[in-house]
Amino acid sequence: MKHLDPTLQPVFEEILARNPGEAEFHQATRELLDSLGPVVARHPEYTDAAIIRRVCEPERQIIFRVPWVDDAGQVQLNRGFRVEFNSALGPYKGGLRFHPSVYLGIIKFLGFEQIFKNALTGMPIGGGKGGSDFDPKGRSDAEVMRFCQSFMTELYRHIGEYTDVPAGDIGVGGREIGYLFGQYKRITNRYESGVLTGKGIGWGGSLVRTEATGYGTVFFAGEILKARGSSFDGKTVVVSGSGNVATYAAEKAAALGATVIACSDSSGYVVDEKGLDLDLLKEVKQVRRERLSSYAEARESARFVATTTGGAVWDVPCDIALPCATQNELDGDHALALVRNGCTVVAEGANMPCTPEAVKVFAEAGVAFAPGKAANAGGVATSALEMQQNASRDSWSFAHTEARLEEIMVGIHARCLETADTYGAPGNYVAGANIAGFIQVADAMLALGVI
Ligand code: NDP
Ligand code: 2IT
Repeated sequence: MKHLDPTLQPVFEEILARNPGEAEFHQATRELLDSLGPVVARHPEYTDAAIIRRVCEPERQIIFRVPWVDDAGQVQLNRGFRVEFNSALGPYKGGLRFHPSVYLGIIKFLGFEQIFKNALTGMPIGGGKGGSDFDPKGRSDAEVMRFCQSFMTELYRHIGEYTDVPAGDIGVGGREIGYLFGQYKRITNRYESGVLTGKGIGWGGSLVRTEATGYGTVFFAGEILKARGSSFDGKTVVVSGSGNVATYAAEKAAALGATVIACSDSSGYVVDEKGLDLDLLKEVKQVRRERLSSYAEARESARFVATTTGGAVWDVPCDIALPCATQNELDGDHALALVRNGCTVVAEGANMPCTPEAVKVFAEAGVAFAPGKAANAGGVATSALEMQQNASRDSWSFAHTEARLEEIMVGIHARCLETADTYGAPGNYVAGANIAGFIQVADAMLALGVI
């Protein structure tokens, strides 16, 4: 690991000491600090006001008990989290993750990333994240509903359209947002549409929000390709995951002329040389909520490779890789395999899916690499568009909303490149995203005083 700037090293040591055992949070803060050397050199006012130390400390962290009763009548117990990280630019904004791996360190890393991602969108939203170690897999709709109701029975007192606006993430989609919104509405006796995003189209949701993260990632990757005189047309693409982000990344890449030949879930991956059948994928994953092997069983051109074989979806040769599953799913060896097989563009649909070693491999090999806080910002940007529609009691067409999303992604891409140039790291999307997002938040924090 390279050395940090001497003014930043003590900041990182303080983060390690104050947040023991939170490896993902350490990784995310370290990655930001790695980009900030040229910024502290040019802006001593940030150091004088302890902006970096303050931005790494959440404004508020809420941890709560979530008891609920399963279908067999047994009492189950989970832990709920909401980390309200930074509200310099607007109400806290960020998703809820329901996954058994969730603990404070994961929610803090996600909330931290969200601050700078949200700044990059140019929308008036601060950063936050929440969730639970609840595992929705194998649970009935009634169990998921009772869990969501119990979760919201505590969360409702902390959120609001001007305070904190949660949305979905891993394990939280339209079904869960419905149950959460219903319980919020019941407790508060307010139809406060702007308190949650990712709502259904018939009750305050925005068209394109479902597709937005995946589509946005592909718009961003499309800008990278364009800058290199290329496009998605005729390219092969591998996505990881087969959830919300992966499915719609695959859909947009295919619409732009690419062949998406593989995707994955935690049980394994499928390779489908004919290109993924996205209707079948949606049926298997979203409607039947089954494992990915069911896709291969239903389609002759596809084969399933189980995780237990030790292989990974990154072994499949491709031109463009879009990691859309979870943090640290693509390591240095996976990156070497991608490079060996001729991959030239990697854009993160997920949050921090590539390990620092993988990012280093891409940099050394000249692979264009777009970090999640830039490339997957389309989801939260469209959440902010949903909030706009709610505030104005309006609803926009699919075409208009998608055009806004594309414009935002094109803008983020340009801002990353410009900022990277200005700070002496031309073409480096990691530096560009970190510095541009940070400076916007830092300037607002300076203006707002020591709070
Ligand atoms: P979903 O729950 O819809 O899908 C998650 C997918 O990733 C599933 O295929 C899941 O497989 C796989 N996955 C999750 N955890 C693991 C794991 N530990 N190991 C292997 N595979 C795993 O979530 P989303 O698509 O919404 O989220 C995917 C990523 O995108 C996350 O990093 C999220 O933070 C990020 N993101 C999401 C946004 C959104 O709007 N939804 C916006 C921006 C970023 P399985 O079904 O087997 O668990
Ligand atoms: O990681 C993310 O940006 C999200 N899960 C979406 C957050 C949001 O508020 O739409």
